[in-house]
Amino acid sequence: MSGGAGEPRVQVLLDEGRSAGALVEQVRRGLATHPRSLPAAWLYDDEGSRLFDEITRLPEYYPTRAERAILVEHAQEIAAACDATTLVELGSGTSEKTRVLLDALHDQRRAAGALRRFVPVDVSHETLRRAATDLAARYPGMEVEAVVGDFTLHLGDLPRDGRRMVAFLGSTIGNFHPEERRAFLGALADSLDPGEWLLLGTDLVKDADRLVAAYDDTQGVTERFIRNALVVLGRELGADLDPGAFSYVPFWDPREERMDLRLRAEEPQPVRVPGVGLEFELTTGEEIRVEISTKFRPEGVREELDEAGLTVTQSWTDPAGDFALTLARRR
Ligand code: AVJ
Repeated sequence: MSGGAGEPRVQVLLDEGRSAGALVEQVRRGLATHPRSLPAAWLYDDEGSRLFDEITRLPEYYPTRAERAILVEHAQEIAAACDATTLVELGSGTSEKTRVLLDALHDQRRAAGALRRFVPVDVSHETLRRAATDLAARYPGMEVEAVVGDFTLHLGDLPRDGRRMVAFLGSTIGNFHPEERRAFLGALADSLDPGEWLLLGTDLVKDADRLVAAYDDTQGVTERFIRNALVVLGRELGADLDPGAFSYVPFWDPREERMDLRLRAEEPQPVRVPGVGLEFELTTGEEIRVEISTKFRPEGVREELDEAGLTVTQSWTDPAGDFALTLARRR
């Protein structure tokens, strides 16, 4: 398939299913160390992506709306501030908010030559394929080259042509632990040529009550999203966990400034995960950390980007100051 004229190109860097080596190794290591954990990418099978999409529409979950508000208000300014001809989006999902940015880049470039290429990157094949098909039809002059891949594994394999802006939105960067985040930002900066761009979305530190509400919604959608990790573990690696034996434990960790989303065994659980050759016993009260969602401070974002070799050129927040978008340039 060509990448232009209304048809997306889809490049698959991940095996079908999740049984690909590196991800399985992450699961094995996470479950074998204390506190036990699962990699966040594990949450985004097709059902997980659907549930996350539902989360973004919950009244309590403000980040998506806050980030969209910033994009709506400032997309033209962002487009004018950078000279990108290729937009790469990491963890693109449905690329719903990205349309605002694509529209602006499209308008902005009309005189100088259109935005040539959009490269959405996501682990969820179905969601990505659907979004790519939609976008290719909506922007017929733009090539859509979707990459089914894991942005922690495949940064080096992304297309290099054009002057790129990498968009990493939604505060997905908050899923990383500090050391992983440093390594990721370093690798991302290394994958860019001097003068290329990063547009980073970060959720900001705020009142703990609002944060907890955003991750413990009254409809229980977030709980279903987190519990889906057990379903994926059963399907992909043959684990025999009893979902009913776990309770959902979301809490704000004020020291690390992050939400910590866990499943706690409410009764002793022998666990066998044949796909990774692991057997262990979960004791009552033992927890599996399924996801962390770090919240940021603007100075911290600037420092971390700077340390990675990325100079912040501008940043924006929504009127309530809930969320930040930061534009940085590779030195
Ligand atoms: C997509 C990782 C940014 O951390 O807020 C939402 C995922 N988890 N509710 C977040 C999530 C539970 C979300 N990120």
